Amino acid sequence: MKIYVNQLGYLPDSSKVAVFAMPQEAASAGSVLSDNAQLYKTDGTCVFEKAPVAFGPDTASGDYIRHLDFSECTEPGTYYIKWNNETSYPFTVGDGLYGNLNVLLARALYFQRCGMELTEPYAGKFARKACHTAPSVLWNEYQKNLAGELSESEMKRFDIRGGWHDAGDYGRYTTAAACALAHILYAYRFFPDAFKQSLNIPESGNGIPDILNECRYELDWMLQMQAEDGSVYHKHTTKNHAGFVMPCEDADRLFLFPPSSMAAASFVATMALASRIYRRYDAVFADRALAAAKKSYAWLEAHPEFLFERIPDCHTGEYGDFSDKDERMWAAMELFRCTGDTAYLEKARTYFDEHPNPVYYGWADISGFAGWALLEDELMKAPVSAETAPLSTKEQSFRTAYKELLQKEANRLLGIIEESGYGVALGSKEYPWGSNLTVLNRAMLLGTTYLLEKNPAYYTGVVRQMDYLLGVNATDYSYVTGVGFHAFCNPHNRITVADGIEETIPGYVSGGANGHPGDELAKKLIAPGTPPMKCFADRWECYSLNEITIYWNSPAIFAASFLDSVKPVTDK
Ligand code: G3I
Ligand code: 9MR
Ligand code: ZN
Repeated sequence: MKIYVNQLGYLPDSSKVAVFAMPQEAASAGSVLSDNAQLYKTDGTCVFEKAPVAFGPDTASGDYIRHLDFSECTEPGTYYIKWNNETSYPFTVGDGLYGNLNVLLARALYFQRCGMELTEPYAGKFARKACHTAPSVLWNEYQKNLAGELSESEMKRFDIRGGWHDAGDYGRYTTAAACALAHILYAYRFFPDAFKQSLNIPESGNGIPDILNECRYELDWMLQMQAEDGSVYHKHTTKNHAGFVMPCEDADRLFLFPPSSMAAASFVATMALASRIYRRYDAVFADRALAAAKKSYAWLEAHPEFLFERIPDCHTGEYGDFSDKDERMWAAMELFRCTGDTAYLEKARTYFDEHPNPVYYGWADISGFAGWALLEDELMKAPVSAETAPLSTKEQSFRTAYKELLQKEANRLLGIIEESGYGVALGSKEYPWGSNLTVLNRAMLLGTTYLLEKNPAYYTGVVRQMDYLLGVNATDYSYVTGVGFHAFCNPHNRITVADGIEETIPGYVSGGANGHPGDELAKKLIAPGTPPMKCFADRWECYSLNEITIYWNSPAIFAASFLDSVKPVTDK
């Protein structure tokens, strides 16, 4: 038997449910268990006793589940729960927990910075030298060089630096970067109050919120990924992943890989979004970002076909796709939001009408971002533009259609949550590589739909997804390094493996359980038939289970800032 709690803790006002899990065989054997569970303060005083409520079998974990709802415990303090011989990890009830989590999650992005030295005042014991500062060449020119058609000195050199390492590897990939930036920039847009704390990064104190300083580091790299003609390179990596060495020791040649239409469109969208957000702090940058967005949009218009080239000889991340329509929709919508030009709106509407369900926020299908752009003022609680300039009928009907769709999806997710013993919005067949991204994407959808509809069940849905991430899951781990009593600590992250430091850099989100383990060690460790929620191992070798990436941290930033700044409405 195990008792699972959110190891970060609980906000005083929020719903609180501990999950009691036991093997199904033990449950059916009807072992003798006392009825009541107890909630204790860590000083030993019993706060109350209460019987857990049977939920029954849970498919994704294979466990038999009971729930203990202790939402009435609102007094700040440290607690634990007991039932028979089992005791939970101690946990906190208190304010500000998600604000502190947010700082760690965002600081982890600082630790992903490429191309600059991380110095002791900001990085502490994790200080390290600059990396990947050598010039890059075009992959296609390099192929010509190999074929003897172009000499070494004839290859153009590009001095591209900066950005965040994508993940446990050292590559930088345009669509992945756009996805992470969208999560974070929109988190800032909708929940600015959640970003008041300093991140203690080199730019701190320059008058710009630190989260924008950190994102700017990625945006400045991204701007360099735009080619002369407005196309955008798909990725900036070596030919093969580096070994498990510190980034400054990765001396392999860097390449710019051929442009893709997804890269161009997500570049347009990200730059357009950034231009709105940074304008009040840095109008020069905002103008530059908007001009860059328009330039690549013109390239997209001139190249309406789907463009993506698989590079079989290259073994860094692929970030392949089958469609660029979601990225094109997002690009058009962001430019509409920046300019008010309805030609963009109409373009976006065409893609919207063709998309089966544009409510995703992952790196492959990013269609949901178009909805955030369309509904931006409503989600910001800023005056709807109708109050300044009347909304066109077209925009009004588009908004209504999008809201209906979001509500439908949120209700579908509530159904999944209800069927899960762990309250997670994942069906038992939905545990892919990076399943925590799906969980967090669904948290973002529930959170934003809550802002629009104020249905308290959506709010609780967000709480449950963060509970899952932070310990209420069948692996018993908090999936954020350094957060909670039993946090995973061996991420697939080259720096963590190579730095020789015992402590793990805190604030990284793991990819999480993967029902289709894809790396050698995971295939050995995870027995066939293991329930998907338990397909996990805290082993650094297991990149298909336990890697970290910028776009797994970013939706956690979104969900944490939602919980930090939005108060639940009560239905009483
Ligand atoms: O969408 C399908 C789903 O329909 C199906 O049921 C499920 C069953 O496995 O698979 C789903 O697709 C999976 C997809 O991720 C989901 O987003 C693929 O199987 C899975 O292979 C794919 O994994 C991706 C992985 O690269 C391998 O391509 C991860 O999303 C992606 O995050 C990861 O990205 C890597 C970069 O390439 C390199 N840098 C590190 C980064 C993180 O591991
Ligand atoms: O370490 C790499 C990880 O960042 C990627 O997500 C993964 C898929 O691209 O690849 C990992 O690298 C492995 C490579 O693909 C195969 N040889 C072993 C490498 C490290 O374990
Ligand atoms: Zn680097």
